[in-house]
Amino acid sequence: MVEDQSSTVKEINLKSELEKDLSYANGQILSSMNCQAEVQAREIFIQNLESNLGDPALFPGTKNIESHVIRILGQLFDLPENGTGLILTGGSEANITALWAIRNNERDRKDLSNSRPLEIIAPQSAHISINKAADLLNLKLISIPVTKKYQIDIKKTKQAISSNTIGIVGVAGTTAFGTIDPLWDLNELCLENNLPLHIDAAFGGMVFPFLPNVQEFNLSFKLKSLISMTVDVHKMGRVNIPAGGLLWKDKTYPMAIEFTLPYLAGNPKQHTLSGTRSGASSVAFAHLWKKIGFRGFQSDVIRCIHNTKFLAGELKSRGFKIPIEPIINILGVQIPDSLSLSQEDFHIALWENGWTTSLVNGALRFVIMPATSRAHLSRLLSVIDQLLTDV
Ligand code: 0PR
Repeated sequence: MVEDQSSTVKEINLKSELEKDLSYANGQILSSMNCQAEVQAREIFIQNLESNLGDPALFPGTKNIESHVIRILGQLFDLPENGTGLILTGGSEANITALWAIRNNERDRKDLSNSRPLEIIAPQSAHISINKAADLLNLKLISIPVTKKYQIDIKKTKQAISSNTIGIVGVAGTTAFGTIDPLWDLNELCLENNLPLHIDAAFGGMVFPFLPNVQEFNLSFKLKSLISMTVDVHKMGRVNIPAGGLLWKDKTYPMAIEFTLPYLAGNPKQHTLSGTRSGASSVAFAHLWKKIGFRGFQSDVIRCIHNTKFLAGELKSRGFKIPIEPIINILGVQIPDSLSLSQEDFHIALWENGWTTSLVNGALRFVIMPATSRAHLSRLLSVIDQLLTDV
C-alpha cells in the first residue's frame, strides 16, 4: 500500500541545498564542458519553457525555429540542402540516435541477420555515450587504440573492419584532450569499405569551424561517407542545458528510426528517443545567433583557446608536462615528477581551493570555457604556486 508521502518524506530546505551547488559564473569550474548561458539566451529560454517539439501541431513556429537552427549549424559544416537534424537533450542522446539510425539502415541495406553481432568501430578516445549506444543497440564496440597524438590509429582501424562492421565513429574534440581524428583518412577507409561515418563533434563542433585553419580538419559534410554529426549547443554553443544537436546529411537517413504518432494532430513522425522534448533551447540558440552571429562565437572561441595556451605555457614553465599540445580549449597536464603529491591529491587540493578539474586518461584536465578569464587563470596559478611551495 502506498502511504501518504507528505507525512513520511521529510521537508527539504531548497535554499540551503541549492547553496551547495557551484556556479559557472565564478569562472572556477574547469571540469565542465557546459557553460554559463548567455544572458540573452537564458531569458528567451525561460520565455519558451512550455514549448514541446514532440507535438509540432501545437508549436509549428518552434518547429520552424528548430529547423532554422539546424540550417545555422549545417552552414558551419557544408550540410547539403537535403540535410536535416534535431536539437536533442545532449551529446549522448545525439550519439545514441545517430548510431540507432546507422544500425537500422545498415542492417536493412546489407540484410545482416540479428544472429551475427553487428560491429561499430570507434577510437578508445570516444565518449562513454558510444559505449552506451553499443549496449542499447546490441552492437559490438570495436575500440581502436589511439596514436601518440591521441588520434584514432588508421592502420589499426583498417585491420579491424570486418563483414559485420556497420560503421565508423570519429571524434572532433576528444573529451580528454580536445584532439580531432584524421577525418580525411577515416573517410577514405569508409569509402573503400562502403561504410557510413559518424562524427562526434559534441564539443568541437562549436569550436573548429571558428578557427582560421578550419580547412585543415575536414570537419565537413563534403566528406562523402559522412552520414551524421553530433554538435552540441549546450557546450560551446552558449545555451542552457538541455541542448544537444544532431545533423544528418540526407533527410531519408533517419527514416530508418521513424515512428508515427497517429493520434496526434498532423500525425507527426518522430526520429527521437524522447517523445516530449523541449523547444526552448532551439529558440535560445536562434536568438543568440541573431544577436552575436558567427563573429561573436568566433571571438569567444579564440579567447578561450588563447587562455588555454596561456595556461599551458605557464604550467610548462612550472615543470608540468603537457602530453598533448592543446589545439582547442581543452588542456591535459601531468604534474611535475619532483612533486611529492600524487596527481590525484593535487586534483583534490585544487577542488578544496575552489577550482574544479577532472582526471582523464592519466592527465589533469582543464576545460577553459568563456566564463573563465585571464584574471581567473592568474588567480588559479597563484593557488598552484602555493600548492607547489607547500609540498
Ligand atoms: N561526446 C563528447 C566528445 C563529449 O565530450 C561528451 C560530453 C558527449 C559526447 C556527451 O555529451 P552530453 O554530456 O551532453 O550527453 N563530455 C563531457 C565530459 O565528459 C560531459 C560533461 C559535461 C561532464 C559537463 C561533466 C560536466 O560538468 O566532460
